[in-house]
Amino acid sequence: MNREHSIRAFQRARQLIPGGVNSPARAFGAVGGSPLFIERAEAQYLFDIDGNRYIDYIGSWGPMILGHAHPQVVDAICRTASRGTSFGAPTEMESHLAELIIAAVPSMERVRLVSSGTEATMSAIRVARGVTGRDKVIKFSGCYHGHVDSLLVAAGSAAATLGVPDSPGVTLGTSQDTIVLNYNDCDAIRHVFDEQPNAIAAVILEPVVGNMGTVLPTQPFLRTLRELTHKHNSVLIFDEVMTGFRVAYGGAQAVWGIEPDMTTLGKIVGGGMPLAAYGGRASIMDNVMPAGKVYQAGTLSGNPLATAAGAKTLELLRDDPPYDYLETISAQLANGLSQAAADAGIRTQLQRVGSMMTLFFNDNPVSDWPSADRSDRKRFAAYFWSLMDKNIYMPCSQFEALFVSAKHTPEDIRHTIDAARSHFSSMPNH
Ligand code: HOZ
Repeated sequence: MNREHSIRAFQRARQLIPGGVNSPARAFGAVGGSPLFIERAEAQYLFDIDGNRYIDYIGSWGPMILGHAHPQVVDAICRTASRGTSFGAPTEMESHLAELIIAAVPSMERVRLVSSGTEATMSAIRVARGVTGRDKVIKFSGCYHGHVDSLLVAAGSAAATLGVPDSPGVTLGTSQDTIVLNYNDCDAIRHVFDEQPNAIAAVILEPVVGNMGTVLPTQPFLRTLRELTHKHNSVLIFDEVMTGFRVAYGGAQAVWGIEPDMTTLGKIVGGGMPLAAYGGRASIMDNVMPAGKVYQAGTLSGNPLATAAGAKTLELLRDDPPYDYLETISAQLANGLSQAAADAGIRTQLQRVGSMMTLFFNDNPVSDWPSADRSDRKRFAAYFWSLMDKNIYMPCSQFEALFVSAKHTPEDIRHTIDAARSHFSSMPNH
């Protein structure tokens, strides 16, 4: 396959932009080689600047649940743009999007719109500290909450992929208020609350982890977190940037039946535009300025284009929910990939919730970062490139989730499983 133009574009970009990309996960650092430069996208397909077409299982790292360039979302953006692109003043569309979010996620009684998932988690942590008057935050190793300084400790996503889970530039002073525990470890969380019952402002987690690959929480883990945060008046924050409107319209909290105190959203809620949100109980959120004293602001917060794209996306998901279809084809893909690996004698773990999943090249189930870290990255890279050569664009790291969209067809799924089968059968299976 010819990817000459992408290779040249990457060489040029590297002279201009650090590492040639504006977000590190995109640079193919984990799998080697040159990233694709994209010319356009439509439905379930990406088209690179060499004219190759790929079945896309990244979906812009989550937002494109309806497929790329959905005509009604594009129309909403274009109609809005013709009336002006930013006002720095309120619009009615912001309340409409807030109503859609609150109706979908009942634990969010009030919501604030921001521009990125990082901003949402950063602001949620500030609010939790502001209302509790406490400093410490518990996070879990391998969970990623954007590049907030205090959360860039034992972080997942590209930070884990590229071996810098604790970034240079994050001061000791900032990180010493972050307590890092292993995901799914109930004893560790009990121990911290026993030792420091009045110090914990918040516990933040991905209620299905996507950023060390797809890792599911156990029910005892979620229940322990809920009970202890209630008991000690700490704020339980679900980072649903990835899972919100993805694993169900109401997010992971609807799937697991656990209500957090605060929730962060991003990706799908912006319909492919830069928009994210944080919210929670009114008694917490009414501390945000100007209702309260916790400061948070942004010139592009509630941007009209992003708000229109997000609202149209949520309306489409609400009025014609694709979740049953997504479950069916995602299960077919998951079962097909697992079976193809098993038939070739390759040990893998396929972990999935709805349309997000990861095939771990790992002998054992993955429940936390130490177990994720035992995955065979070399095997993953070989699998990635083998599928790429068959026009299938998989997440470019073992530690990122694959996303299926409502536009993927059974034929796409069959083609993908066949490509994986052919790769596995050519692999040594020791
Ligand atoms: N942090 C995102 C994946 N978990 C990647 C964002 C991007 O590179 O676009």
